[in-house]
Amino acid sequence: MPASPFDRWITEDPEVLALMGAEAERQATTVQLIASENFTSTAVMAATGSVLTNKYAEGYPGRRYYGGNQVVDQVEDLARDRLKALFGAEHANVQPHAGSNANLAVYQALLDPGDTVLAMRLDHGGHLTHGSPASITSKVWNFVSYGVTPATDDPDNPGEVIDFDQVAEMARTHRPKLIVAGSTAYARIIDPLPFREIADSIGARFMFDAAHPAGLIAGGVHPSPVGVADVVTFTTHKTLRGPRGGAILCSAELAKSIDSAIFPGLQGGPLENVIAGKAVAFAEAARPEFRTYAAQVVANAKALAAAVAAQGIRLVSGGTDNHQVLCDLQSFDAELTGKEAQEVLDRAGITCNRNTIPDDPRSPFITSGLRLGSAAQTTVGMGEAEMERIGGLIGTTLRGRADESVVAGVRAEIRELCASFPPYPDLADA
Ligand code: DSN
Repeated sequence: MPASPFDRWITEDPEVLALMGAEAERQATTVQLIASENFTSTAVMAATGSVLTNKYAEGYPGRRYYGGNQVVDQVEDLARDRLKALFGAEHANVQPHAGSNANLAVYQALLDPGDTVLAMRLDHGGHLTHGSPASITSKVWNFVSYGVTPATDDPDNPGEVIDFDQVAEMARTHRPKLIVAGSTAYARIIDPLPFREIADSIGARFMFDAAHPAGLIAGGVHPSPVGVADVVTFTTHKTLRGPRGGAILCSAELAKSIDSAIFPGLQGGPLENVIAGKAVAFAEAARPEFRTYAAQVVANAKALAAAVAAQGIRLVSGGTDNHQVLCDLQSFDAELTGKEAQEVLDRAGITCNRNTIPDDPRSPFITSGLRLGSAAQTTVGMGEAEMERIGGLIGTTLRGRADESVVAGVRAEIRELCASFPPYPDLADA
């Protein structure tokens, strides 16, 4: 299968072409359950792989430091206008190369070095840029963290949800200048309103990192933090289904400081080719069919969650409201680590990532959890029936992990399933 709309132009580099072909084959013959991935449209890929990659455009539309920006100014304005309209925001910055850059820019815009920030613990679902000791963020600013409530045995109130009492207490005790909501491994809706109330009670700013639910918010199935938080950051390539990159939304009041923090504060020339891909994706996300897609992503995650739970795997927080399913493998097999599970599932054609679970006794490199996501396979047209089947195959693979014939049997079944859901049927016909 061709790997991109432009395959025919790179035949003079057979090594790269072969690798792109191999990756296209991998994506088409295995299931993609990494919660931070998706399949973009070919229109997004075409914009990303276009002549716009040639243009240097330091600055912002109408205020560039190089000549020849008449066209890319329009590209970037189009992306900003579409993004503002999609989320009802006053200001948009579409230049962040990634979600981490977007977060760093907000900290730079709103904080002085050494200021205190309250954010979610990495091992309870937060992101590296929310103050992990391994991240530059914790070296420049003083992060304190909140987590989730303890797990319970009550199916109606399973726990492992954001502990707002703790958020409020930490805010009172540490008086952070900024409170951060958002996560990378949390399967429940994050309501921005309680965070806003707590931030207001101590006069703090509030940033919502919507990297994971951005597409669910755009699709109307999760509450929007736009207009509630002072700043909203996100990546464009997860549930939002755009090219790899980041974006920031904020009020008009913060526009100048956010823009200056991205350029010249943190980045040089923007990737106008990627910004064009973002513009395409923002228009796609504004269509009515994207609302249907977002609702199906959640329905599929619920079906996948029920299917893995039926295999005896405990779900962190008891289920899901979004595109993620966070599995606690300790309940399934005390010996099975997240690392081993990820590796055997990879061999079976089920691509996912190991993940820490709240208070994980194992290291972040080994872990006791697995994170699954439904966004990519929903894009290719899979529904609840396929999720149920995949959940069963996850159980079969993990139980039979010592027997390569079991793994090979699942691999064959996954290959056959994927054949009915090609991610790029247009390219296959090209
Ligand atoms: N955003 C992370 C993820 O959720 O996979 C990676 O930084």
